[in-house]
Amino acid sequence: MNLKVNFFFALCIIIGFYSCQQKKEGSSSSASERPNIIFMMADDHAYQAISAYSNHLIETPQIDRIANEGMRFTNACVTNSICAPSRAVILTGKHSHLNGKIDNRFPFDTTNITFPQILHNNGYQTAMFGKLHFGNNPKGFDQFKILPGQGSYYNPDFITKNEGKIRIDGYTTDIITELTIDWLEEERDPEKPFLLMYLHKAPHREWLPAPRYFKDFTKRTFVEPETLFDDYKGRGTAAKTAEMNLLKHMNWAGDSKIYPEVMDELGIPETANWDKKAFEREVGRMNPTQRAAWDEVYGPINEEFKKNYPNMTEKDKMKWRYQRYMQDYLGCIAAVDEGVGRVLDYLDRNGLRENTIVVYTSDQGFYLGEHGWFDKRFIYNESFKTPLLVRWPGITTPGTVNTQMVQNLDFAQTFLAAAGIQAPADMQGESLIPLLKGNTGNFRDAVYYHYYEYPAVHMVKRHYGIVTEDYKLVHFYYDVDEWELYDRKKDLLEMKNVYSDPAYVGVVVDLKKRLADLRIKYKDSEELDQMYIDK
Ligand code: SGN
Ligand code: CA
Repeated sequence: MNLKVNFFFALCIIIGFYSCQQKKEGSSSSASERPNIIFMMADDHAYQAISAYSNHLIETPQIDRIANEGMRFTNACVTNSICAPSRAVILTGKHSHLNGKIDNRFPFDTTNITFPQILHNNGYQTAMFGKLHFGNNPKGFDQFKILPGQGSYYNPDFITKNEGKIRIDGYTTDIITELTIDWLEEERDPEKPFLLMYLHKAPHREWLPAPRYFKDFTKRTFVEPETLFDDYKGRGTAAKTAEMNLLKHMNWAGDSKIYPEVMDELGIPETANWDKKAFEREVGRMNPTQRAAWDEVYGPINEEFKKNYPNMTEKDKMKWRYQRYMQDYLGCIAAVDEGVGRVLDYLDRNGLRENTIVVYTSDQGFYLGEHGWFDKRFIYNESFKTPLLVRWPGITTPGTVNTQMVQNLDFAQTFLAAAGIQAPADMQGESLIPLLKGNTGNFRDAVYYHYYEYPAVHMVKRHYGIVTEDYKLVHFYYDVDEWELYDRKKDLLEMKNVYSDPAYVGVVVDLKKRLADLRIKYKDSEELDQMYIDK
């Protein structure tokens, strides 16, 4: 008996010593202790511009590491395709109509309980760097340095937890990466698991790349999307009246980087009343060295444009604007990709790789000329779907692909479950952990979507809808009452609304019932629609 007890104690001591050693080395295998979480999110990063999804536009070798070493989701989507509302859904695990952040306009209601607050209360060290866009400071963070509002690309201001408002010289994407790595290096408490939110401003409009990418990207020519010259004939009023067209609604100075004086010389009117102001706001922030590097590359582009403009047809202009747009947008992504690589390298070098969940996503998708558009907002694929890559060593099998309809609504519950914390009952997502482990059955078969910001910039009408693997049914309301149905299997580019096609009568009846059920399930209603209209 005594011998048995002694043996048992000896065994405990050995096991205890072993796990202690492992902890010190930071190499304990995942899931045996609470994992760290790095949530990497870019702003408006279309999945079409990540080579793990498609390399027809750009190579993103660093972001692809997460896909190669983890899981790539091909059907991840948002509940409301716009910046601050998406962030509110991510943090609260609740649809917009319940967390109250329906659009970019009103500040976030900080009485909402967010997953970082819960992690923090449960012993996680928490930090946030980059773009939040809430109009107020994040709660539940030990450290934060966030951009005010949309932030700036050059020499940005930051609102900080401890130093008030500061300005940091340099390029925003690089600065956000450096703040993130500095925090890991200098402030991380090795005794605690951490949640680190690494939130890029790029590649948000007005798409200003880092000087080191000016030359390379402005020389490239990109393949045009099939639907660049879409005339919206197959869709309803909303697609026809949206103001997101590259030719008609993009700013010449602010977006295409034509100097205001060149616009004057050529007699090009401003597209919007903030067209030239947007250029001055962004390019005007550069210091003399940055500005000289800019002029060296963008000066000749302007000269060339001056020469060609008088002979350009509308079609030529559209094609030219698409190339200009892609050069700058993708140039911004190059620095994001580099930053992601630096953070991943830091994890590798410091024994943090094994026990850290790394997520790469965007606050929504984005149009890269599809349907002739830029921006987002619509339930149509390019803005509704968002990139999602997850690496969790020991849980995700390297190089796997998941096709299920996961949403940004699911992050909060996923992270809480990973930390072994029971999520509040009123969160509305699903933990993705079974999917990350490779289980494929038994996940949701339809998602609910609701967009509100109208009337407003880009004029995308209010709409809600249901999306299943096979179909998308949408109701546009407020100043119209129109329905659209897309056959997702037959019409990949979403060019034809088949709502009134007799062949789809049964589908419409069924989906309307399912949509009504989803509205009940998620506690959305006509009363709430009206309340948000009256607000
Ligand atoms: C700004 C942009 C819009 C963009 C919104 C929202 N115009 O208003 O193009 O849709 O932000 O973007 S700009 O000329 O000021 O850049 S979001 O990412 O914050 O939702
Ligand atoms: Ca955004």
